[in-house]
Amino acid sequence: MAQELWQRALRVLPGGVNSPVRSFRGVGGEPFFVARGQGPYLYDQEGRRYVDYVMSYGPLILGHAPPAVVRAVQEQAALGLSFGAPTQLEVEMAELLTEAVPGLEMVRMVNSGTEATMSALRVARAVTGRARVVKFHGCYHGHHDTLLIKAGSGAATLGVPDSQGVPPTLAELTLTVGYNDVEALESVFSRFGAEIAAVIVEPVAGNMGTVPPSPGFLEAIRRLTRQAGALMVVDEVMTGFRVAWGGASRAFGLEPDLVCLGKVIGAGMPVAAYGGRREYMERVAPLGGVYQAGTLSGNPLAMAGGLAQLRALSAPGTYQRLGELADRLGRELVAMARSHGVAASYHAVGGMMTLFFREPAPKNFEEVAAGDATRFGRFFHGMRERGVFWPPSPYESAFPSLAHDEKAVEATLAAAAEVFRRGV
Ligand code: KE4
Repeated sequence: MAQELWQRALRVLPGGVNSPVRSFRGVGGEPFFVARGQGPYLYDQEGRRYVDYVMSYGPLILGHAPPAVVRAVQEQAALGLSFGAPTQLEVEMAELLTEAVPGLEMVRMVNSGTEATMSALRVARAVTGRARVVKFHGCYHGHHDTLLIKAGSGAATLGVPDSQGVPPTLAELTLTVGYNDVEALESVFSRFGAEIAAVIVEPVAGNMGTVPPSPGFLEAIRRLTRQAGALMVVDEVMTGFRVAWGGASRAFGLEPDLVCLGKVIGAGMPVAAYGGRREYMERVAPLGGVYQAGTLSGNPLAMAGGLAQLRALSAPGTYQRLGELADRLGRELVAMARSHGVAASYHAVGGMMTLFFREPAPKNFEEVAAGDATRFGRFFHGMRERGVFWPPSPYESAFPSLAHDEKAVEATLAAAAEVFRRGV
């Protein structure tokens, strides 16, 4: 069944998938086909159950098919799927986001994180009249040309951090610096400062695995952009409402000029957003001269589901619980690995974490890439065979959810104990 479906997929979908990281190219083997998800579990077409830590790469912070979200989407679906006209739901979403996220005075909904970061940079280039953009090696901000340079996530997994098809004249406008490398950033600004429109950063990197900012790194970006008249664009597509209510911007006290959001705010449906200071967002059409549009932007179904999820997250203690869970997983998996003589470390920030097969824990992409990817592949398959779906790449973060109860965590740790005992 699965083999026949996989062969059909390979004939009509590039690599058999609609997004490269799903192909298991990073770990070898063939992906399973999912039949359904429930709470912390995925069920494949053969009925096998997995404790899921991919969780659609971040959106499913309440777990699979949370009743409140499903109900909200079902009720809205019965009223219509899309209108191409304003709805109250979009206003409620925009009000919730602008209240929760610091610096977000005005926001525009879009359909993917790629659209959000692409649009935010267009605003930054319009506001500053400049062309150059700075990003960090190993950060991934979606697949639009300007940012598909030394990218992380699937691009790093497949070893294509600089995609084909991006014209050199465009690629030259993107300057890349090592994550957490303040000295390199300062030298880029001393050379190009007057030409830089924006610096875009993941406030906690999640696309080289989870790598937190070193003390002073984000502050240096804010200082240097302010001095040079460039904008600080904080890409919270992954970290927004994942590491804290209101994202890393609120947790770290950042003062972004523009913020990008996605994943959690859509509860698993195609939703992302960009926004920021009113003076910048008033440049966006139809108010200003920066054109950006979308047939399904602010789609009522996605707004209903996203609002239901976000409202559930505002309960006190939510992020403490998520943080404790992510940290416990990292701590216990590293202890197991080391007790079997395997070099291991982890980073956990809020509800995202990564187990690295290297020591010490990495501070940037090069250090992540120096980890033992072959051992990671054996760990991935060992866990999959024992009913745990870990992200199929050393460059992806793991996303425990509020549905990951003691039973699911114990099953995860029991599988890992077996994998390390057998040798990985
Ligand atoms: P999308 O266009 O895939 O919705 O979002 C792009 C994006 C932008 N910014 C950040 C910080 C992101 O993490 C992403 C997308 N994340 C990856 C997971 N590492 C998407 C998974 C995939 O490509 O299938």
